[in-house]
Parts: sequence; structure tokens; C-alpha cells
Amino acid sequence: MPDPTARDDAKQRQLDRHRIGPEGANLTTDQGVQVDDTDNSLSVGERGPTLLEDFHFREKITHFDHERIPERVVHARGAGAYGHFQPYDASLAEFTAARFLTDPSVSTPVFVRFSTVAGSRGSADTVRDVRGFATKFYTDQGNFDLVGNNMPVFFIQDGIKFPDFVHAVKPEPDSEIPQAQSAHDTLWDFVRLQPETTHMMMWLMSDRALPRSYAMMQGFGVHTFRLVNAEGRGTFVKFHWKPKLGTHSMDWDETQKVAGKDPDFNRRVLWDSIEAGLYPEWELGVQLVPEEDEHAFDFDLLDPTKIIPEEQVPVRPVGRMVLDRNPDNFFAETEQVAFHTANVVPGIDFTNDPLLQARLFSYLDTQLIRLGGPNFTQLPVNRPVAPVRNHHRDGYHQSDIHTAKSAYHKNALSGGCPAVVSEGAFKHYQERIDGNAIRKRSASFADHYGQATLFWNSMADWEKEHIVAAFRFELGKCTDMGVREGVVANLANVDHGLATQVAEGVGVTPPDPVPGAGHDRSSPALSQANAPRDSIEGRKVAVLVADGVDSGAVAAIGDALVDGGAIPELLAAKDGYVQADDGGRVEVTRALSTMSSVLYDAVVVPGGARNAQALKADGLAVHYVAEAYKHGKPIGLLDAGIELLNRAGITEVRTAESGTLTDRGVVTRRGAGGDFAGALVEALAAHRHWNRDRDAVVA
Ligand code: HDE
Repeated sequence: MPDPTARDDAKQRQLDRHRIGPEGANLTTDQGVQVDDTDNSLSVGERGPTLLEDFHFREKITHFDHERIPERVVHARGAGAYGHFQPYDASLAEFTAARFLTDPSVSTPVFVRFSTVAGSRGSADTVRDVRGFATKFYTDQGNFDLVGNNMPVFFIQDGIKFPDFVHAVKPEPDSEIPQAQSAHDTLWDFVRLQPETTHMMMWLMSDRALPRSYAMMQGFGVHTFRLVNAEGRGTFVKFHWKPKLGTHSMDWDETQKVAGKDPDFNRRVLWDSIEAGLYPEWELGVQLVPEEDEHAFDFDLLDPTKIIPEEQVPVRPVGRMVLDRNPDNFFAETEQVAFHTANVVPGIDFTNDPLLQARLFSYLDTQLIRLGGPNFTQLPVNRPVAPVRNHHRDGYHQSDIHTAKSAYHKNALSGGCPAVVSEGAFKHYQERIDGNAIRKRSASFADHYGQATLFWNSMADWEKEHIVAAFRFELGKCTDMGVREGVVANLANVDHGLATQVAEGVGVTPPDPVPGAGHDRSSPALSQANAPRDSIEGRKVAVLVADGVDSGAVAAIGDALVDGGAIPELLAAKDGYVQADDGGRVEVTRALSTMSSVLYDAVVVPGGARNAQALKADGLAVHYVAEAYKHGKPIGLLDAGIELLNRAGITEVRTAESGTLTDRGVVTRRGAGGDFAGALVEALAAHRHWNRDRDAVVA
């Protein structure tokens, strides 16, 4: 159930002062003058020209004309929510002075924005892409922004290449095609010529690029940051978000279909789950590396194309974040929120990662144009809850009224205020740096393949199959054969088997093995096969019904799913209700035609001879079953409902003779025996079942 107390925090109280509703109000101009007609402009006679003096008309149109602001140059498509973060205990105090990470009595309000990277604001959610995972902590020591992604590495090592990378991945400049896709010549041309992209491309071709929901993906700060304790001692740190529901993905064919059936899929799931009180939750964790171990790894900690394997440095749990409130206004909050890697609080500092250093410049710079001047930090969503006092003045959209005569430091006229004090102030970490100005990448950044191989080696067989299929799809869309060849040649440095399989799929001669390439190390933490599979929370289940349905079975299945936090929906040929086998009515949630199997995590067909007969004759219902099978989803069938399997062309599955049986994630029951609902819940918690001949099914 929604916890109303969770919403009463310092940030929400601050936002309340800006929230305006229409209740009981009359329509006015922006000047507060009441308006008696907003449907007819002022004209000379009923059929004459419109008059310039119609200030209401002019104001209304002018405001409308100026409603749009530039979308983000990357991460334009996003969805956000408020919540709070709380540390478990004070154990991190040894490493950081940041109160919000070390005082377990402090609950810090947050705003999180999830996003895709390449697409425009109106593009589909479920495209193959990296997901942004940006968190603004409104701490009592100022705002801290953790502007992360759902993948722990990045495409490039130095921020100076970022415009090149983005120009390559965005739609091609002549035709502005394709939208929100990486499968095109310019991206892969960039990739083949920049081998440092290899590790990230392995992640992008994996199922990580197709998250089932934002609540089922990890988040990473990517760069190595620095924690600084009260004595000024630094410790290297990598930030991790681990989702309570585990890390789960969708099928590539499925995501492409969802992009048409419901382009708002991820945004909608986030919104609906918060409205339903199923609050998304993550655990914040840190990997800590003492400064003296800076050079103890076979990669450079400053290189953002590298992870620290969790087996080498475990992720230490720090606290919990829960998102429990949707925004009131998308534009005011989700669109105008401005994250910046430079927004740090005492106890957190930067490192010399050249990608991070570039970001420290870029975010403020882009926000100055996107949000129209330097006062965007005063926008309600961006305002810190910590007091803000300084000598910054004026500029577009200044909404504070500074009463002091003195806008300078030092002053005596305002009693020296605002005062510069040492206690509680941010103090930059004092790192000793000595060197010549030089444009040269360190040799310690040179290995572009070792961790790409580590990732590949760590994948389960089905994950490897998906990666090969993704490379084949992407390169298969490239029209330039040289691009295909270049990428395949590069992949030979990762794994010869991978390169060969990709080559065979895209009509390119398989490359020769690269001497010395590859190794046999792996990191089990990288595989989604090892994600927790103990919850069905948030999973949606389509229960197909027609007249004659076994209403007892429908109720029992529904109860078991709702108990576990899943969302069953009853779909029939038409909206309204169906007549159950016992003569009663079963309410229909939606018509089959308004939804699609790709919008559910499982499909269930209850028993009842007439029910099964009707569903078997309905091509759409049969398609739900076939397509769910193709996408590895659990399917539950009872008694006569089992007949839909054959009709859907699914022949390899063993079904129950009597009692309950699960085979390849298909749960069947004949008669009364066994725990059908329990078996279905188990199959649903397992998420997807890839041990099927999915290609044999027409869907
Ligand atoms: Fe960003 N990035 N980025 N980025 N980034 C932006 O800032 C940039 C990078 C990330 O929901 C922009 O306000 C540079 C890594 C997220 O509002 C821009 C470089 C990571 C978001 C920008 C990077 C990210 C952004 C566009 C290479 C993961 C969306 C609009 C040096 C750790 C935040 C804006 C939101 C947004 C620049 C690389 C994550 C242009 C120059 C690495 C989640 O400033």
C-alpha cells in the first residue's frame, strides 16, 4: 500500500509551495484578469478581421508559440519519479564525510530520471540502447547528482570524442534516418575505427540494452569517483544500484513489437507501478579501492571502458532507494530537471578520468541553452533543500528577490554575509599533480579487448546466442560491406568463435584467429542468468477467457498472482464480461485486440470445454500463446485449455497426463492434482525460458 508519510519530506514541502491546481479558480490572463470567452477571438463584426487589441488572444497564442524548449542533445526521452534514500548504517563514515551516506537516521529525498540515449523525446522506449539512470539527492549539505547508466562502462575513453560518437549514433544527417536505432552505417563505422568501443558494444548487443522495466535494471556511476573522509583521506569508489526485483530483460523481437504496440512501455510501467503502490526499489552499493592500490589492477581505474570485477572487489551495500511518487507535471519536473556530474557534496570528489573531466564541463554548458540562462537551479525540481546564498545576481528568469545592497565579497554592509566558513564547506581533494601539458592517452588505457572477452566468457549460452543475433541484426542493417568486415575483424580480438558466428550471419569472410587474443577468465556477476529469481512483483499476466470458462480456476490463479504482487488481466474477444461454466459472470479487463502478448510476461488459458473451443477458433488468442512461447514466456494451461498448444504449433512440450507438470516454462494441469498456481508463480519468477525451439513457432 502507498505509504503517505513517505511523501512528506523537505523536498515535497518545498514543491508544495509551487504546486497550483485549478480547483475553484476562474480563468484569467497571465496578469490575473478574468476572462469571459476563450473560444472566440475579438473581431470586427461576426465575419470580419481579428483585432490586434485582443490581448487575451495574443497572449494565449504567444505563450503557445513559445512552449517548446530544445530537447536534450542526448537522453532526450525519459521518465522520472521522486523517492527517498536512506543508508543502512554509519559504516561508510570511515570513508566519507557525506552525511546522507552515513547517518542512518537521515532519509534523503531524491528525483530519478531514466532515459534512452539516442532517440528524440517522442521516440519509443523499448529500443536497443543504453538507459540513463540519473539520481538527484536533495541532501541537507546540497544537491548530489549521480548521473549514471544501466551499463557500467562507456563507448569512449576521452570526452573530446563525445560529439563524434553522438554524431555517429544519432540519425544520419542527410535523411535523419534511423530514429533511436544503432543499426546503421555511421555508428558501426565509428565503432570499427575506435576499438575502445568494443567492451561497451558487447554490453549494447547484450540483453542489458532491452530492460523489462526500469525497476529491473542495474545502475552504475561508471567512472571511478573518490570518497573523502572527515580527515581528508581519499578512497576510490565505484557506485552501483542493484534492483530489488533482479535484472531482467525482454526479447529483441518482442521489444521491436512493443515499440509499436506501446511506445511508452517503460514509462507506463514506472508510472503504473508507483500509482499501484508497487514502489521500485534499489540498493546502493560501493566498490572501494584504497588509494595505495590505485595501480594494483591490470587496467587503469581512470579508464571508463573498464569495470572492477565484483569478484575482485565486492560491492558493499550502503543503503536503499525507493521511488514512491510520480511527478505532477512532466514538463516542469521531468523535462526541466538538470543533472550535473559536478554537483557533489562534501565527502564525494572526482578523479582524473578524462571522460568524467569532460562531463564536468558539458552538463552546465548544455543546460544554459536548454533551460534558457543561468537561473535554472531555481526551478522547483532543481532547487536544493539546503539553503542557497551567494552573490550571483540577475540573468533571465531570476525568481528570487535578493534584498541585500551588497552583491559582492568581501562586504561590511551586510555584516560580511553570506559568510565564507570552513566548517561544513566543500574542500577539494588535494591531489598532487605534476606533469607537462600533453595530448596523449596513457598506455595503461591501451587494452581494449581483455574485458570484452571477460564479458563474453561470463555469459550463459542463451546470452551468447542473443549477442550473436544482435550483432547480426545490427551489421545486417549496414549497407557498407567494409563496415561489416571491419567490425568482424575487430571482434576476432574478443573471441574468434563470436567473430566467426557474426561473420557467417552477415555474409563476410570469417577472420583468421588473432594470435594471443582471448583468455579464459570470467566474472559470474556479469551474467543476468545469475540475477535473483525469487519474485513475481510487477509481472503482468494475460488470462484468456471466453464463455464457459472455469471461473474457480480463474479466481485461484488471480489470487496467487496478486499475492505475489503480479498483475493478472482477463482478456476476451470483447470487453464487458463472459459467462462462466457455473453460470456466473467473469468481468473482462480488456479486449484481446487492444493489447498483445508482448505487453505481458505470461499467458494463461484456464479450463472449460466451451472456453477452449472458442479460444482455439480465435486466431488472435492462439497468436497470444504462440508469441508468448516464442519470447520465452511462461504459459499456463488447464484441462481443455491445453489444446491451444497444438493449435499454436507448439509440439515439443510435454503436458500433464494428470496433475501438474512444468516443461520448458509451460505449466499444464489435468484434473485436480498438483499446485498449478504455485508452479505458474515459479515459472514466472524465473522470468524467461530460453530452452525452447523458438524458431519453430510461427508468430
Ligand atoms: Fe552524459 N550528457 N555525457 N553521460 N548523460 C547528458 O546533459 C556527456 C556520459 C548521462 O536524465 C547531457 O543535461 C558528455 C556517461 C545521463 O537529464 C550532456 C559525455 C554517462 C544523462 C551530456 C557523457 C552519462 C546525460 C545532455 C562524455 C553515464 C541524462 C543533456 C564525456 C555515466 C540526464 C544534459 C537526465 C545527459 C554530456 C557521457 C549519463 C550533453 C560530454 C559516461 C543519464 O551534457
